[in-house]
Amino acid sequence: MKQYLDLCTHIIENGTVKEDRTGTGTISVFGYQMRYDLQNGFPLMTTKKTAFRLIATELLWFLKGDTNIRTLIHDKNPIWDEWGFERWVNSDEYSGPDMTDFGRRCLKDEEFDAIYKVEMANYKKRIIEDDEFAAKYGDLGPIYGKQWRSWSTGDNVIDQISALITGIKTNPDSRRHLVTAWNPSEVSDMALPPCHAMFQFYVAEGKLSCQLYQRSADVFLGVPFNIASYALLVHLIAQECNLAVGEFIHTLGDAHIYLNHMDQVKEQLSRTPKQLPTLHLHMGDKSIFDLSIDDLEIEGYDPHPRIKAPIAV
Ligand code: THF
Repeated sequence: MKQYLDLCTHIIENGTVKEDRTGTGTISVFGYQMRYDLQNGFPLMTTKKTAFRLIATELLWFLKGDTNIRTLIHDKNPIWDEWGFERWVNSDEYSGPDMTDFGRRCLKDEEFDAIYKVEMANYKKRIIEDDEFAAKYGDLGPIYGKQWRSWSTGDNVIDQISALITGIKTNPDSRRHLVTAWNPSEVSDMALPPCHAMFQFYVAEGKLSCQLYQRSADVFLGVPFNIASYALLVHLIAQECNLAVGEFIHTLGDAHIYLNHMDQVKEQLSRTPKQLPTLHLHMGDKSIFDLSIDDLEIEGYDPHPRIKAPIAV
């Protein structure tokens, strides 16, 4: 994954220090592109241990059209917890300790962090146990799953992923194999406007490629997830359409390293990439909408150890 390490170096050498929505501060560049040939192995980070299980359960959740974090909590996947929790603590019904700005305060104030952890554990327990609460406060609004599978036109719904698959099967040479999660009329109702906003598929010589436009890229925590997630999506759609895998092309808008991730990035840059693992799909005759994590297998993954970093909320 030299491509990824080159991105980190490029930002450190050319980036501008810039304030951001979360108040953390970033070093950032605008516009960058990476290419991953999926024939060379599955692009899961080897310079730090990256949890494929979390990446895969999130993608399967999107593909099912689900936008409620209850499913992710069942799968022991915590990556969207903060965004559900934020909706709950900002609601009129919440009457616990003040959680304003919890993301930043947890980093600075140990006492607050302990209170936050209790509130978060209570929230997650209630999401699992209480159907009504989960329906109301586990839903992240019309994020990826909704836009991919049931984009609403008012009178109708559009299943963009099914249309994509039909399009690739019936008219592979088409230049219209696009899916967009950026729905301007619904962005304000989303817990977080889509970062991976739009993607296009392309077929040539029996191989399926995909290019993603990502408007905002958290290079240390998010991007390793995004690369592996879209690589997995290409494998799934390719299998469904009887094609081989081609390239994943990752185009970034605001590509940033959070200032509190700099030491971690430098640690990662000091490491030598290893051989990429291989992905095996055991789909049988299941559709890509009915898969579970047990149908996916990563073989030969031997990364350098995990590097921890706080997520900006
Ligand atoms: N918000 C921010 N600030 N960055 C993002 O990358 C991001 N996402 C999703 C929504 N909002 C975002 C969520 N994706 C982790 C990784 C991806 C996430 C959220 C969190 C994370 O914390 N990863 C750690 C821990 C994983 C583990 O428990 O093993 C890691 O070390 O990789 C981008 O789409």
